[in-house]
Amino acid sequence: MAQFRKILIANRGEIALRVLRACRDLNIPAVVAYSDADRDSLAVRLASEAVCIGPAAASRSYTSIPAIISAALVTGCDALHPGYGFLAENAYLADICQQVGVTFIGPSAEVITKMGNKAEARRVMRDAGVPLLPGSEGIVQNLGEARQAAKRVGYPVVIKAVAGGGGRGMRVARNDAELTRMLPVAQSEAESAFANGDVYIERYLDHPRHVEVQVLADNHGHTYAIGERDCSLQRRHQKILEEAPAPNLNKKVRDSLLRAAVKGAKAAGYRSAGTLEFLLDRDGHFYFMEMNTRIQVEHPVTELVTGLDLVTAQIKIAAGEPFQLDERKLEPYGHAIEVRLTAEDATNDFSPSVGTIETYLAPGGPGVRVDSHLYAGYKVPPHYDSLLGKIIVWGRDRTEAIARLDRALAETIITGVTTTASFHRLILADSAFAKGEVHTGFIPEFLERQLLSPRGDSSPGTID
Ligand code: MV4
Repeated sequence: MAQFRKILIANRGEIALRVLRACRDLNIPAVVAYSDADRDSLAVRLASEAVCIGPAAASRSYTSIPAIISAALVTGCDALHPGYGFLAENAYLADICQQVGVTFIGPSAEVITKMGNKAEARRVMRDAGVPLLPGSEGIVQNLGEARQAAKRVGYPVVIKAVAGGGGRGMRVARNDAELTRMLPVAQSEAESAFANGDVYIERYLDHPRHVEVQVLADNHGHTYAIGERDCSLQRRHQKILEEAPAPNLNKKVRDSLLRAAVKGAKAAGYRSAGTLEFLLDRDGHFYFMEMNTRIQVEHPVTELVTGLDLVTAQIKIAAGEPFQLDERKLEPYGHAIEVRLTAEDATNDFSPSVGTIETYLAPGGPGVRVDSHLYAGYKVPPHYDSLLGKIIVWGRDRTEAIARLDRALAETIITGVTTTASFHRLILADSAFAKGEVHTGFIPEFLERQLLSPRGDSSPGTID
């Protein structure tokens, strides 16, 4: 059995803890890399070894390739887990890891680069026969090409940055005049945000669902679609709640979606845990959007309905072990829902709240999992994202999962910072949510209805 000697955990917060737990389960020693601001973090406390990688500013610690690589080398690690965010989808890090003999726990630098270019990813998926929205053939260089592409695919269209992703820097144009106005705006925004002004055009779908497929692929020719997640509940491209399986998804559509994901992952030459994002329209048509070449925040909902441990699987695959399973056993069992608890004030346009956690009481009981780095006395650092942890529940069906999530949220006590826990309970009490009538316009419309944060618009048209 292939095994790593020691793994560097190049991340923080709940995901550092999640990876540390996976290392424990695999009996692999781990080193937690931490910034000055995370010296007192739970991952550092629980780890048998930790290494400071620099000051609080992420640019000088968690996103500094020299800091991360030297930490791996001085601590004698032969593998590195990047978590999500920070350098998780940085092809340079994957490349340098390989050059210095440290296994990057993720796909190859080549695959990260290929999927990181959204126009290139479209090409790969088109050639593989994965459904796509009609769009430009690669990037559009100028207004002439943009208008020609828009004419062919039909308005409304969306202009997207090839180096974008996650919805950043999208612009919608409903006619030639808007396209003429938006194209230079989109290009210059892309240039300043990503140092790459290339954009492409796609037919714009109004209020689609966001359904993504978890894949696992090893180095021995096995590629599986593990299951889908509905992540339609988002605000300004931040996910609020995720669930598996996707509610109200017809079996035929689901089977075809999972087959498309396997085809796409194989065509990309993908190896590791990854996710293909699709948009789903009201008629059950789905279209590839982008591929995330990392473990995702919401991976636990898939774990709870499949019984798999995606992080240990990802680590074993990186070590070269074959990963094989009986595809007939991939039918989801029951229903799982995750909410992301953040230190934000939902009644004040989700303004961030920083401070010290005075009291922390985690929920428990049947079907409840908490992935969180909180403890009483923990100081939430102002330097990073506001995620305090995730509550993930399992139920025999969606109704039971919703009830258990409400119970868990009601039990949760966090004082010292404002959290989104009561906001999540309002969503669970919503009748459209109860029916599984979810789509990407749900949260903005919900906020309007609740008279919470009338500016909580997550529709594309602005840059984040
Ligand atoms: C779209 C779209 C409509 N039509 N593309 C935003 C995130 C990125 N992964 C893709 N995004 C979208 N792409 C076309 N052609 C609408 C969105 C979108 C969205 C997608 C998923 C979840 C929430 C969203 C919120 C607004 C817009």
